[in-house]
Amino acid sequence: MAEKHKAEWRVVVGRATGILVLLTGILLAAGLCTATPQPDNPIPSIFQPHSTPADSIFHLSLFVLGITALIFLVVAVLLTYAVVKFRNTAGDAQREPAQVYGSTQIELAWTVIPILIVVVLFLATARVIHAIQDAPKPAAALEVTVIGHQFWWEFRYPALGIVTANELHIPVSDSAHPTPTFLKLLSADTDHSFWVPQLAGKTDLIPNRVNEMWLDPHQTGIFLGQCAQYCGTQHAKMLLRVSVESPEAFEAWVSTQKQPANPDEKEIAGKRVFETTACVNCHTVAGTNATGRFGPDLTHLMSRHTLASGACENTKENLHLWIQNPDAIKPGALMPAMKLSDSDLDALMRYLETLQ
Ligand code: HEC
Ligand SMILES: [Cu+2]
Repeated sequence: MAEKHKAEWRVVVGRATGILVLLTGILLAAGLCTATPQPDNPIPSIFQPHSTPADSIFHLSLFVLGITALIFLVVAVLLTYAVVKFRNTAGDAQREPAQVYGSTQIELAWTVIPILIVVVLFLATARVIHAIQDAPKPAAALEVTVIGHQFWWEFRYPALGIVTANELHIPVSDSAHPTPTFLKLLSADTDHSFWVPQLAGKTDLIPNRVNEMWLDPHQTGIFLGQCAQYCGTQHAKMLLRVSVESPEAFEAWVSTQKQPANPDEKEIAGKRVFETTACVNCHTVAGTNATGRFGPDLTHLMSRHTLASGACENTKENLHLWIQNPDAIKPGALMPAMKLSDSDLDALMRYLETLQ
C-alpha cells in the first residue's frame, strides 16, 4: 500500500514540475517579446497606445483582461482545492462520492452570474465601438484615401493632390488643435486590413465597399503596422509605416510631394528607358507619360525609406536588385523581372535616383 502511495505522489510531483516548467517558458517568452526593442525597429504593441482609438481599445482590453483574470483565479483556486481535497484515498476505493442533483440555487448562480458578466462586457465594448465609429469629423481633419493592393498600399490625399505609397505621412494631433486623420479604405483586388496597433484597431479594405477609420496621434514618430488580413503570397511583406510629424514638418513634406517629378532633364537616357518599357503601364511619374496605377506612384520614390511596402530599405543596391528581380526581395510580388540590359539598367537607376 505504501509503495502504491509513493508512486502516485511521484506522478503528481512530475506533473506539477511539468506545468511549472511550461509556465516559466511562457513567461520567459512574453518577457523577451516585451523587452526594450531597438529604437529604429519598435515592436508595435497594443499596450502602448498613442492615439485616441488605440487608447480606448487599450483601456477596454485592460477591463476585459481584468474580469477574465478574476474568473480564471476563482476557477483555478476552486479547482485546485477540489483536486487536492477530494483526491482518491486508500479508504474510499469502494465508496461512491455524494451525489447532488438539481440544486436550484447552484443552477441559478451559474446561469445568472455568467449572463451578467457577458452583459457587462458587451455594454463596455459597445460603448467603445460607438465612441470610435461615430466620432464627429472636425473641419480641420485631414482626409486620406487608402487603397489596398496585392501587396502594397496606395495613399491619396484628394484635397492636397498628393499620391504616395506604403509610407503614410500625417500631422500630430494635440488636444488644443485636434487635427485627426480620417481614412477612407478601399481595395483594388481582395480583402486587406489596415492595422497600426499603436494608433487604432484593425479595419478591413473590401472591394466595392468604402470603410472608414480615423487616427489622432498624440506624439510624433514612426509607427509600424501590417496588413492584417491574409491577401495572398506576400501578405506578410505588406507592411505599413506611419510617419507622424509636427505641423511644420508635415507642411514641408506636403510641399515637396506637390512638386512635379525631376524638373531637370539631365538623366534623359534613363528617362527614355523608363518611358519606353512596360514600367509606364504600371507606374505613374507625374509630368511624364507614365500614368499606370497597377504599381506604386514613383514621382517621389526617393523620399521613401523603404521599398516594396517595407520589404527592404530603399538603398541603391536594393533598388537595383528590385528592378532586376523583385522576387529576390519579395517572392510573389506582382511586378515582373524587367530583364533590362546592364547599360539600360544603369541609366534607369540614375534616372530613378532623381525622383526625389
Ligand atoms: C506589370 C506591372 C509592373 C511593371 C511592368 C513594372 N512594375 Fe514596378 N511595381 C509593380 C508593382 C505591383 C509593385 C509593388 C510591388 C509590391 O510592393 O508588392 C512595383 C514596385 C516597384 C517599385 C518599388 C516602389 C516602392 O515605392 O516601393 C519600383 C521602384 C518599381 N516598381 C520600378 C519599376 C520600374 C523601373 C519598372 C520598369 C523597368 C517597373 N517597375 C515595371 C508593377 C510593375
Ligand atoms: Cu493585404
